[in-house]
Amino acid sequence: MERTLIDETPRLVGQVVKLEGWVNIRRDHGKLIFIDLRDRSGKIQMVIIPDKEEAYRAAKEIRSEYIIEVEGLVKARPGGAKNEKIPTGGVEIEVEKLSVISKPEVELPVDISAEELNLNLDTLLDNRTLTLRNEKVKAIFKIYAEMVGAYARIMKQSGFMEIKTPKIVNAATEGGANFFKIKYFEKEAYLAQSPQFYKQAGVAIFERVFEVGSVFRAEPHYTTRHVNEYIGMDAEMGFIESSEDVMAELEKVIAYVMEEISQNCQAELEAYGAQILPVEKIPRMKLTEALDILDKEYGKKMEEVDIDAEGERLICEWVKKNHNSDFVFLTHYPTSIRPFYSMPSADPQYTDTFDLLFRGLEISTGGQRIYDYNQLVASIKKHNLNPEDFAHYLDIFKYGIPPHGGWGLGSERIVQKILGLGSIKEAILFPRDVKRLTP
Ligand code: AMO
Repeated sequence: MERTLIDETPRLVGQVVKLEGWVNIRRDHGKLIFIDLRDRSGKIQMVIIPDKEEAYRAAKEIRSEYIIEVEGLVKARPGGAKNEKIPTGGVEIEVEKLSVISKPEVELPVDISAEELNLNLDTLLDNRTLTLRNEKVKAIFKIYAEMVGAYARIMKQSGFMEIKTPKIVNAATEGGANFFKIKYFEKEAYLAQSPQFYKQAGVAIFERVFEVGSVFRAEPHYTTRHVNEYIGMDAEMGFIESSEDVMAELEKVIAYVMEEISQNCQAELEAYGAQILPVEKIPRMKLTEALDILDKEYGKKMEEVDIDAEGERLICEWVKKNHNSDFVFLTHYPTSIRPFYSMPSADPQYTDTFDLLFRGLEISTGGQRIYDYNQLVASIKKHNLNPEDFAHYLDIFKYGIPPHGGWGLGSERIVQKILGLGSIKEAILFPRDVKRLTP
């Protein structure tokens, strides 16, 4: 008999089907045994009655997370006792045959059948291969998958070509000290801190490119928003006039991705009590204006023209209150705190760059880039770097490139904020942090 998926069963009342999946939980009520079975399509209740002797004997041995195969009759639930929580709640399977395909060799360290796991972050992550099987945890990754899928769709629709760039590189793209050095045969190399140089090269070839790929940051932080390996959703586009064009494009992308998630992941959002507002015009303000607001409204002063995590949180609170937007663009960051490739703005103390904040957290950085060869060499030197170390990057500009700009989005931070997760690590299947290299 061919396998039927659980979500097909409501259409098959009166028929005998074969199901395969994981046992969520077994419950014994008097003489009856109930098993909640799940597969990739959903969850269903099954009942095993003593008359089906062999199946009943087998069912008595069943524990959570056994992987089983059953044959049984699809029946409408007796007395119209519909379980509204699951799409298959109107039917159940009366099991006729049951066999075990695979089972845990050990006592499970955590019970993952509960709706809420209520584990501390370390326990959740230490037991990741198991805790990821929990329905509510899985919902995070359904949303994540929807997000990256929607991102690729809108980028392609907007004329961006998907590229994949090397993650072993010879120069630190983003500057600073947060790069991982690796031994590369006889040489030293780095793990890519971003696809920055290669996506710019992509503009000189394809005009508009995007990439969804791994980014490595040797940040020694213990925060709820940093990890050492994350997935960047990057883009770079040619023939722009300023970062305004980049922000307009990013705004369109964000609106589409949010709309797709809210349309296609209703149950998953509901599980977290999460709501997505339609994204219209995202407010923009200069960083200096934001700092003024922080000072006046919250009595928060920054020593330099820069913003910290608390400032980002507060300015988002202010924007929400005054503009009813979950997003805000902060623009014109000082040259001193931006990488050398950033285009200076009319006042050269500042750059034509932006950060996009979402519900209190920076989810993206972007802007216009320097595209003139000589200006770029000067900027590299001004940042106390050696142009010789960037010889191949500089070739892009030697051969000519249109005015261009782009962005890097932190994919996991978006999901973290959509669902209100305490830590970014909950939005990563197998996160990497300072202490965590396994599982
Ligand atoms: P930036 O360094 O700001 O910019 O990174 C872009 C976005 O990536 C996310 N992010 C992180 N997410 C998790 N853990 C981290 N340690 C981490 N670091 C950054 C954030 C951030 O906004 N090349 C530029 C982008 C560009 O200008 O196109 C860059 O990498 O969401």
